[in-house]
Amino acid sequence: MSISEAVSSNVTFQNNVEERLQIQRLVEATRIVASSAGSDVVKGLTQTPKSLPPAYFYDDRGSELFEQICELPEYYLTRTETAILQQYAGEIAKITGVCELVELGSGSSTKTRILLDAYQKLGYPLRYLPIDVSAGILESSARQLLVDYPSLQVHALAGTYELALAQLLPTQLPSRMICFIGSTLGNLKPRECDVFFSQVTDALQVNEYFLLGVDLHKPKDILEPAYNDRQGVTAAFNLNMLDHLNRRFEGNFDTTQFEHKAFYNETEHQIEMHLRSLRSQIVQLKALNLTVNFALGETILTEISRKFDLNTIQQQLTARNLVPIQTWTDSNQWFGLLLCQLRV
Ligand code: AVI
Repeated sequence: MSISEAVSSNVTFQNNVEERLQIQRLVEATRIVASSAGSDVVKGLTQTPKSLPPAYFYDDRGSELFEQICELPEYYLTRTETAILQQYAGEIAKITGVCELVELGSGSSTKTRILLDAYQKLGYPLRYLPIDVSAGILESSARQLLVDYPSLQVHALAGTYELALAQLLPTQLPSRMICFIGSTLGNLKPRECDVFFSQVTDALQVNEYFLLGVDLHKPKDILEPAYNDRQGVTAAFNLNMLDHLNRRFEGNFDTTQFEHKAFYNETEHQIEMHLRSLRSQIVQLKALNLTVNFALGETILTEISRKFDLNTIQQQLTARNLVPIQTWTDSNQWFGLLLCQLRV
């Protein structure tokens, strides 16, 4: 091939990617976030005990650290769910038939490739709607997917789950499957879960699908190391939230004066991640006009990660008309993947 031929075929190829990619920034989301920016931080840091919304983990650095967490030897969640998907994606594709994949919190879309491969193998058209708050990650992973799957159409939505779900138009394919994998459901409080399930049912037509991945109950000695890894990546992820707040709200948190704490609350069946103040100190967030006093040893709750009982979550989903039609787990029963169908 001559240089000019190579250049022109490359241009055709790139154009083809552009034709198959649509990125929609949810403008309303930006406006809402901008108008309420920081009110959740003020609320969390002025109450007792203190807390911060886990959404503040995910600036660019936080998203990178989370990708690293997924690779850690102690963090069994990602590799266990990946193995379940690898084993059963073909079955999922056969059950749903031709279907549009909507993924909430798509990040790097690594696990989605397993589903795309399964649909591609059956010769189905591929249409993927990744939803993520980080427009940067959305675009770069969508472009890579479009290169790797030449028949794929991507319509990426940059914004929060709730706005994206509320704005989904009916699919052009015979069906739709909303995927919420990675056990992110565990980061929602029970009341938030209820609201979330309503948003999912509103975004589906009867008989369409919801694919849910959940981390299951298991002994403390497996759970706690997953959130206290030896390399300190989870600690860095937790502390990075303070750097993020400093940048975003002109704060002066000194990250060396806080430490990462994560433990399993056996009564609530949840991992709790905290940041513990190593001394009595005063922190200011100028953009929020906020001064916060910390006592020595005082903690900020930054995340809960709930662990589920399979029967209970199946019943909860059924009560919301999201009927589990097939459930898969690994041989240790550490992780569950539930394929649900919206019934009336
Ligand atoms: C995103 N989410 C499912 C992770 C979890 O396990 O709850 C977030 C995380 N926090 C610390 N490690 C990973």
